[in-house]
Amino acid sequence: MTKARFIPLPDYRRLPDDEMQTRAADFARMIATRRTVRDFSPEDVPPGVIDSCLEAALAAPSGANMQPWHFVVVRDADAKRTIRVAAEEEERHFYEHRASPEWLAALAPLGTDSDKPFLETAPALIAVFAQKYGVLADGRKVKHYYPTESVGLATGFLIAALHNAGLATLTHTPSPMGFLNDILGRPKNERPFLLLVTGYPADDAKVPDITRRPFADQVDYV
Ligand code: IYR
Repeated sequence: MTKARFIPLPDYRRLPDDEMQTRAADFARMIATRRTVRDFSPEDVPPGVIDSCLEAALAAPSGANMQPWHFVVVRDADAKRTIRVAAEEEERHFYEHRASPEWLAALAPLGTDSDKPFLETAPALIAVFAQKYGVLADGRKVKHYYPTESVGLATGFLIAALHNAGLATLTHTPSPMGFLNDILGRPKNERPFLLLVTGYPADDAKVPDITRRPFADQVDYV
């Protein structure tokens, strides 16, 4: 068993109250303008921006610090086309057979259907994988704790970072997504978590006219 070692908390700066308040409110205002976008421009994104946002994602907390995630940035046109074809096949099955009437009714305000042109139009698809267990160099398996929660946290950091950098995203979850392992050559301990479609919104991008629930309905103080 490796014994715990401790170091002084690095890089912590206590903020003055007024600066804390300003930063908290500024961040809330910035992130509140995030919208899920489905109309993407084909324009490429500057090199390095996605890498920096991935650095932010990798700073997320994870169960027992196992960092049970893997990210694949897909920019190659052929790979994007292959993913689109596979996703649309699953989605057609979903919309025509698998989805319950209740589920379709819940999705109706979003105006989604089985056509997923954004999988080819957007310059980058970030495939996020959750490692259900780790594999050491010698092939032994390592148990992972709370992998789904951990990957959700990392993905939240990533979405916030991309939005902060001026990019639009779509959290896309074609279901089932096993085809992503085949297309991207990921091992079987990794389960696709979601596909984060990333790029600039199209000039004429539209989003559904939907709202967030009021703060007071979602937060309590005790
Ligand atoms: N995966 C489908 C359906 C879908 C499901 C949920 I839950 C959404 O929030 C949105 C869509 C699709 O991408 O169309």
